Amino acid sequence: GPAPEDDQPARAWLAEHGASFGHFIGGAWCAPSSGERFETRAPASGDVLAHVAQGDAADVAAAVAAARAAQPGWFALGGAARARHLYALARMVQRHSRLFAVLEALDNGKPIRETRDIDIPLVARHFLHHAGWAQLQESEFADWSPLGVIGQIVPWNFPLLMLAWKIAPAIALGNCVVLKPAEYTPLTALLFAELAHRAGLPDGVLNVVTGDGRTGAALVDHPGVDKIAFTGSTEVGRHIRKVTAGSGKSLTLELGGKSPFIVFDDADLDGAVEGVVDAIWFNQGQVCCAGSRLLVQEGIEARFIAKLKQRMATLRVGASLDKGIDIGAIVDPVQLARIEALVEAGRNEGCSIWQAREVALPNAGCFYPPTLITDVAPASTLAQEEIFGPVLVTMSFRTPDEAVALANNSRYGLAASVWSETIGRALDIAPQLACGVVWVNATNLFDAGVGFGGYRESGYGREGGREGVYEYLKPHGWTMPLRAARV
Ligand code: TXE
Repeated sequence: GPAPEDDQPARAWLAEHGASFGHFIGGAWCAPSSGERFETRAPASGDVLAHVAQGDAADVAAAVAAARAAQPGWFALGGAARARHLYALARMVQRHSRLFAVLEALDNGKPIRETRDIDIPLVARHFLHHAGWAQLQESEFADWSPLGVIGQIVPWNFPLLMLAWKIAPAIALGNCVVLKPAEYTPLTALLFAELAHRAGLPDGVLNVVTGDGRTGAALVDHPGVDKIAFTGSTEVGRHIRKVTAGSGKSLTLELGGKSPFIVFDDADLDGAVEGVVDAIWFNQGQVCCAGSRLLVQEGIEARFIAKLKQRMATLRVGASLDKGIDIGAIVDPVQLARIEALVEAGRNEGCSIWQAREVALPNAGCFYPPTLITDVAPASTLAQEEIFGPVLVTMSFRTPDEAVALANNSRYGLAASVWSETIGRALDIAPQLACGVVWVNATNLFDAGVGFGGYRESGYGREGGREGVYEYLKPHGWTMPLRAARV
């Protein structure tokens, strides 16, 4: 196959910093107040990439103070000037796209093909889109104000893309940000903060404080934060909702999912097989909206599963910088152990577990093969719990009503994918699905212009589109008696 992607530029950036990082606060690197740092590793090889600061309450307080100090001036710049900064951030990402793509693939373990062709272009697109909204601040949002300082906590599955989803709308509309990346994948957020500073973003508009859940908790608790925007597990989201109740802080939550992928007997079966591959094996299945429950109509079930198994046998698992792979490494041994434990639980509940004999795993590193699970009872662990790995469970249905009932039998409600060549059937099913995002004959369509978010235990609030913009504004109702004569 082709030579692996060159990691020299990313290694050089790490070396430039002595592979040891502080927080990025008020436009400068700051050593952690505790002096404590932790390792971040490349899951495909197990190599230590760098040591990163463990933020505590004092670090969070410094970052919030920097954001507070910057916010009035940032808003006063006006929409057009802020838009120019967002365009500059998009161009910065495009100019350094190779460096970002390689560093993200190294730190997360995902395939370079995905970071290069999907994550990084979507990041740039998100800043370009939100520059447009910034320009409308004085007209479209004349009766609205920014919220102030936003605390943003992101997960490790799309480190840079989630950073973009969080900060682009926030700063476009005149807020300033304290962002906490996930402890497994802090590096691209630090690179972004440094390069954004060099691209002229004013000091304090974006502050990055690294650390684990304790750092996130300190950010949630800080009284100088006006809103928390969180993407991560349902458990932590539920906790954050409890501890912010009554605090006056706004909150949006983007949490887990168990999204159905519904294939009717009149679907384009080859297209649907490719859809499944994208739905559950993109990013090793570590996707909040992953199509992790395959629901197939009875008459075609055997044929569809046979086709799917054939396709699974062609998937290649390997190291993130290998350009020829389909599936990379699982982000961390802890996550790998979670996946293994859930699949074991399924085995004990009587499910059948299938993995293609042709798919080889690398000898070292954190890998899990693409897996198909059949004989799954609708109430069982594997049908209900988010696995967050390359594991697909499959069930069958007879009628459209049964498909809807099965699809909605979940505590989650993030996304769904419906496959049918009868458009009337698809349009009839889509609004009956209890989830925030429905794709018809497609999956994983993410565009900055379309609101994304869930129902039920998948959280609330939207990111992207018009709805996403309003999540970072507060309305000002005002009334004035008018006395002038009308012309
Ligand atoms: O998530 P956490 P984890 C799901 C997925 C996965 C499971 C566990 O099922 O297997 O969650 O992953 C920060 N206050 N998703 O443990 O802990 C944490 O530091 C404030 C789905 O990694 O929720 C990180 O930055 N913040 C999901 C972020 O929360 C806290 C993506 C997410 O980590 C905190 C990730 C606290 N008390 C996991 N505790 C999705 N929706 O895409 C932790 N954090």
